[in-house]
Amino acid sequence: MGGSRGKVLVSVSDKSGVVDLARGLVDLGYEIVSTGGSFRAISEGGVAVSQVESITNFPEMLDGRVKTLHPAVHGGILARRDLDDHMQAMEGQNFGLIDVVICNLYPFRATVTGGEDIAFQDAIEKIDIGGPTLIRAAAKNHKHVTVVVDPADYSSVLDALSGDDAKAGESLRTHLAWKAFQHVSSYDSNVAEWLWENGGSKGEETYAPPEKTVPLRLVNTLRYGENPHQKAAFYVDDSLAEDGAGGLALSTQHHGKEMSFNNFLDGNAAYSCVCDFVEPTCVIVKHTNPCGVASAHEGQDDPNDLRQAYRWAVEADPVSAFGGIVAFNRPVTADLAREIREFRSPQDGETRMFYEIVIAPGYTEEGLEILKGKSKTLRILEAAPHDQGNSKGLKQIGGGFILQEHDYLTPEDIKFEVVSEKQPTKEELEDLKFAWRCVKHVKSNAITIAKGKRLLGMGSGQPNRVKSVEIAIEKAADEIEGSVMASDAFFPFAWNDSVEKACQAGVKAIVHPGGSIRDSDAIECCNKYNVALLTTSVRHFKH
Ligand code: 93A
Repeated sequence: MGGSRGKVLVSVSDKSGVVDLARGLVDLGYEIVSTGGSFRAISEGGVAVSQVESITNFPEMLDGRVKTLHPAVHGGILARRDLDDHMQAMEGQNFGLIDVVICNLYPFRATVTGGEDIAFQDAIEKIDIGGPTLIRAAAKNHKHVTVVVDPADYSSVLDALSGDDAKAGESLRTHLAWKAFQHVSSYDSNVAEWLWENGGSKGEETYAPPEKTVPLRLVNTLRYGENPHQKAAFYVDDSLAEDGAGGLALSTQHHGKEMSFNNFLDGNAAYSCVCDFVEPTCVIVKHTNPCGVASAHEGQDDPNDLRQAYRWAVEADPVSAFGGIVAFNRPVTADLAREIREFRSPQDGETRMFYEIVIAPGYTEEGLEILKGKSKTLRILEAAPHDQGNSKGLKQIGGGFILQEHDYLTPEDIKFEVVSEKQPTKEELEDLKFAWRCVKHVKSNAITIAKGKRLLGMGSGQPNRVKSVEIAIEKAADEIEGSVMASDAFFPFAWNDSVEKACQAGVKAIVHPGGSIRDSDAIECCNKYNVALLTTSVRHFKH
């Protein structure tokens, strides 16, 4: 005994196995320092341990909010043993080194999802600050320090430390550091999610219906509703027009047959989807789901050329695109209009594609004339992009209405976190964001598969996620190798289910919100197939 082998800091909320671990470490010759509750557990187990105050010379304060947040602790962990000036600085302060950190965090998620009502402040107190700081410091300095966050690793770490080297082997230390950052990152996601649900989303606004009467103006009756036996009409909310909102209801129709009820629904789906994209993009919608999406991008001969994006969007699913709605987020030029007019179905190379509607924020004079020549019936709409951030969605249910904000989040607002061993390439990350933009507009359960900024396949509206994955894989077929996949909600299962099927089909990177109790299965599965897995902590259900 006597600590000749090094110093271990133990600060654990989950105390399982900690006494045996401490005993094993002391037997190997390590000296243990520990925070309040952990100190009590270890000393009551009959193992020699000292309080962390013995190195900080400072008492725990603020009800335990500050226990290990002290330079003596963090210097001891973070000092680079291979740099003389670091070692001298440590000596100058009379600080000792800490070689092993055993720490797991306050049970935040278990507390807020425990089924009991928990007061806001009590939940706040469960946000661990010092623990993640210890873990991150030790994981950063894993070249010199061993960090352990999972009681399941105690015995293998003890084994590794019992060798000649007082440190666990380098590859184990690196693996443990990876696991440590995982632990902290999923912890922080849980806190963020809870805070979002408890007032962090957008202040205290309540969604009361507007007090003034909404000035709905009857524009015209429609021939019929979703089906010919249903009467229907089209109204515009003039107050939105006054606010400068764009959107389909306020569009100008330049040409073609009168809009039908279903045209409005599908047109709205297409235009709201394409307006979510930053790069020049084409979206083709059928029955409110985007079945073809592609963006012009750097690397093309002309990174603004929408013609190629349009062709790719059709090619994603030519059968569905036939009779669909085509939307662009840039004005339609003469070249693009010609392409739309002439493009032949990739199925037989002969039949000209037929569409119900083309929607864009503008047309050049020539572009409009060319497009009018495509067919007498083609509806050509010009609409200002709508400000989805401010708009609200109203749905009618039997006996009333439900009102919600629109799902305004885009990848610019979201953090894509890598949780697998494999990092996505730059291209894969771009494609993941592209697939993510698409998946938000697909009916749940929604799956999109994409590559090179184009949609290759999507599965929509299936009551189970794995079926949507299978459909998307089938559509992506020959081109799936090297593609990426996005899922609008977390994967409830991974093995022999959504994640594994995608990995086996050739998908190389996957993004989902995360938050399933089986998230670790999805991670392990992706690690097995060397596929990158990312989480967003944001869900995009569309019912
Ligand atoms: O309140 S804290 O954020 N402040 C700290 O300085 C601190 N240091 C460690 N929580 C802190 N910890 C956490 O205490 C650890 O992450 C661990 O979960 C817990 C162990 O406390 P005890 O040993 O007193 O049971």
